[in-house]
Amino acid sequence: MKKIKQIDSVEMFIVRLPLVTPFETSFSVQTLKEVLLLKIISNEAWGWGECVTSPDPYYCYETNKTASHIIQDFLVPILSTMKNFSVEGVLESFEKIRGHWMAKATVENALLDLMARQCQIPLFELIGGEKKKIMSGISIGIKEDINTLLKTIQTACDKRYHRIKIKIKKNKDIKILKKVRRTFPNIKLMADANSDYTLEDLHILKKLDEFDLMMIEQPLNYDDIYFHSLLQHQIQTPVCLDESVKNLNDAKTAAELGSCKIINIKQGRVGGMLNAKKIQAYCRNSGIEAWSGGMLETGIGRAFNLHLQTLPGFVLPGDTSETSRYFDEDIVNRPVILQPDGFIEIPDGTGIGVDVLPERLERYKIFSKRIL
Ligand code: OSB
Ligand code: MG
Repeated sequence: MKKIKQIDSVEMFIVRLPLVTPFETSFSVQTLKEVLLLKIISNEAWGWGECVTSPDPYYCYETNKTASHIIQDFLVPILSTMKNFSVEGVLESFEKIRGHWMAKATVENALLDLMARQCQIPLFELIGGEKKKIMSGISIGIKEDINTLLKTIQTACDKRYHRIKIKIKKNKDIKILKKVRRTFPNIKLMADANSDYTLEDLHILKKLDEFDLMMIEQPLNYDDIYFHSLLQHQIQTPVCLDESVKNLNDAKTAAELGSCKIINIKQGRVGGMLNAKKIQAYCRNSGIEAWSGGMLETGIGRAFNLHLQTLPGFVLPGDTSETSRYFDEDIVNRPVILQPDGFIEIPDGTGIGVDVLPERLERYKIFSKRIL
């Protein structure tokens, strides 16, 4: 791949956006999106990265603060010493830092956006994708009552979302899924447990087989791969791993053990677009299906997820929904909008194809600092 001469400056921002409706999962209720953004400048081109961490360590161990620490104190200092480098070269230099895949992805993303803008090509071209329209999918949080959930699903169906994911947790599962399936016998439906179960709940997880789900996402522990293999061998519903797959090695372990039939590849969780591409290629060769997940990203992260899905093998609809579902106002100029057929267009232009609006950034920013 192409080279970057050297980095001129790096700026870090924390932005706080209100969510249109609270997002409840088995691990938290989120009412705000507080997000770390990175802007890297080189040779008059710039690139943006968005970190998928939260302020809290409830989805995984990384947080906005750990990411900010790793980026400022380790990743950017490495970057600042490099001359005439490729993004692959940067990732190699990052290898000595254990874990912290979300922090690494933020830097990687900003560098890829920058490089694509420097070459004046869209990001999908830089990563070897092919322009196409992207399938949509919606992730619906746990609701107070079943009627609110059914209404939300109906609204999503009217918008032509290609598949519906609902969040479940213990005691908010079988009864709810039964009602949803009865009301919507034909929709593509799946459930995400965000690690709320153990193998002691096998009798519950076996009941999922009644509902013709596309998959059950991350039923067991957030860092488990082995027990998921025991589960997958005892249920028909395909298991999909999310939290447990942090890198290619985890994906290989899961494939070898038969822990899942599907992987939710969140590029922001696995160290960035290039690692996501490697995991995707590996999945394709080992009979595992893959889709692109989301982390309630702003328009920056959402654009990366769209470009990722131009790669061959993203065969299932992902958590790729409209901006308006989460935010009244985004920080970028082009919000994600569903076409009448439920597909999403890749934003035109160079790099990620969306630009940060300075006045929006100013309005929602709660912190900023030049770190290089
Ligand atoms: O488990 O996929 C998840 C959001 C935040 C943290 C974890 C998850 C999610 C989602 C929403 O399901 C995905 C999205 O629409 O961005
Ligand atoms: Mg998930």
